[in-house]
This record gives sequence, C-alpha cells and structure tokens, in this order.
Amino acid sequence: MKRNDLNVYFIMGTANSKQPLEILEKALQAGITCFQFREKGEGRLSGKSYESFARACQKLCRTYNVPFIVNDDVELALKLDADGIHVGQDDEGITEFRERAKNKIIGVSVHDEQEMALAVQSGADYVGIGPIYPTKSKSDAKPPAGLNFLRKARSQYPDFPIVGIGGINEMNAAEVRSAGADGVAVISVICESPNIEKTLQELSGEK
Ligand code: 3NM
Repeated sequence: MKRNDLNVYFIMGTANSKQPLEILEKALQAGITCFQFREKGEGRLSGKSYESFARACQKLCRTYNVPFIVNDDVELALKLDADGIHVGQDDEGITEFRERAKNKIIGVSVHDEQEMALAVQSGADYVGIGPIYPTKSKSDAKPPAGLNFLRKARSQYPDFPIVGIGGINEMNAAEVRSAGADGVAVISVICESPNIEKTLQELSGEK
C-alpha cells in the first residue's frame, strides 16, 4: 500500500446511503483513492444480497482502479479476491488473514500506543486512528480522541501509513493532515454531500 492511497478513503454500506452505488460511482469519479465496503448497522444486508452488493461495489472500484477493502469479513475478502481487509481490535486477528492472503492490504483500527505497536509488529499495512471528532456513523465508537494520539503516532512512526477517521469534514481535514495523517477516512461527508466533486477537492486539500 502506498501512503498516497489513503489520501481520501471512502467507507460505505447500505446503512449510509439510499443510493449507495450511485454515490460510490460519483465518489470514484471525483477521485477517492481507496474504498472500504462496510455493511454494518440496522437493516444490513446478508446472504446473497450482501455478496452481490459487495461484488457490485468491487466492480466499480476496479473500473476506476481504486483499492477495494472489506471491513471485518475475512471470508468475503478471500472469496471476492478483494484488495484487502480492515479489522478493528475486536475483529478476527490479522495474523490468520496474513497467512491466508499474502499480498493483500491489511488495515487495523488503533487507539493507543500499545495497539499501534502491535499492529505494526503484526504486519499491518496501514492503521486507522479515530474517532478524531464526534461521529454519528458508528454506534459503538469510542469517545472522540482529538489529534494528540495521531501526532504521537506520526512522530513515533515517521513513515508508516496512517489514516485519520471519525467526524472528518471539509473544515477539519487539513488539521488532521497537519497532525500527521496521510489521509482522511470518511463516511457521512461524502454520503450527504450535495456536490461530491467539490467535497473531494476540499477533503484532499486541493482548492
Ligand atoms: N470507524 P464519519 S469512526 C467507521 O473511530 C468508523 O474507528 C471509526 O464516519 C473509528 O466520517 C467511524 O461519518 C465512522 O464520521 C466514520
């Protein structure tokens, strides 16, 4: 994984949008650099419709040559030959996935120095640090952590790929980058945007 791939990292599932495939295609056209398929929350798809929705997202990502990462479902990631997987601290460990999928991207959510050190040692390709700000998109999110741990992680791991997450929008993305993030991972600011192209420009720091 290149650090640049984390620049604008879009995460979405059917709980986040009424027209998820339309939103994903617009976001790809506007220049997202990574996509995470995250089918969680009330009314989430299961069985065949879950898999076919994932495949439709993956197809779009391939068309735009953007990495397709599966949240917290090793079996689906392997079945679809996804580009990678993202796991939280409570999810299945990364060691098992690494053994079964040598060349895939592995992302891990971390919240403190210990979790960060463990993720790096276990062979994570990138870490997500958050929630930086309050978020309405994750019901079991931890309290907002602000930028301090992100700054510390960057100073301890100058070259390691890090993405910030949680409540990031057009107004605060620049300070997340200044604190050391290679990019911003977002749900609602894209799903709710009236102008995805403009939102992307603002999130990526371009004017
Ligand atoms: N993970 P929004 S916060 C999926 O802190 C997710 O690990 C988080 O959505 C974490 O951009 C979050 O709408 C939700 O705040 C991010």
